Amino acid sequence: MRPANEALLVIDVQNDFCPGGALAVTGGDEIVDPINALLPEYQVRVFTQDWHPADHLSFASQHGADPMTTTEMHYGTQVLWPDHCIIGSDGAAFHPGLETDPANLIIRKGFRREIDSYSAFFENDKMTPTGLEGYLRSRGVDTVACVGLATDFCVNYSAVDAANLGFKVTVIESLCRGIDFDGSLDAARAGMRTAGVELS
Ligand code: VGL
Ligand code: ZN
Repeated sequence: MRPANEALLVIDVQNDFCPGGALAVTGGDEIVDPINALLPEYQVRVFTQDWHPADHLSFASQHGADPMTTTEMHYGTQVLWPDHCIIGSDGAAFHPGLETDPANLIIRKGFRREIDSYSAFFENDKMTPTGLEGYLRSRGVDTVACVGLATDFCVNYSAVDAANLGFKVTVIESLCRGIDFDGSLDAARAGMRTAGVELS
């Protein structure tokens, strides 16, 4: 059992990021059983869900553009994705094999049409908080381990934000899978290391 100051963050293990989903990550479903096995080790367990309105501005369909191109939003460059994780849809549901009963808190993010939110801590404007920092601090957490999907986007942004907020952060890479689009996985690994995130 890990001590009470350590939290496990289970990022976006949702149908749309698993094989057959709208934004499938190769091998995304392979991490489900090992995450289930890890959950009882932690006393603080937080899950996140990507949770977008159907007209979310991170969707290429809203711009008449092709998925995996980019556009400029008011907060900077944004990758345009296939429609995914639409609020209430099967694609937005957790993978059916994931044990969700152990979750103490489920954070939903990306629910504002105008701002995407990769990180579990701040939306992509880097300013709008999700509330997770306060939750963790008020439970006495100073150390987080991150697992889930996708390594190079939501896990990466969550881990870097956590490190910048002063948490001690480990990303358990064997319990993550990446999208790896245009060098994004290597860039994410380098960025995480620079931020002081331990990759284990
Ligand atoms: C994610 C792209 C768009 C993720 C979410 O969970 O990594 N990636 N929305
Ligand atoms: Zn998304």
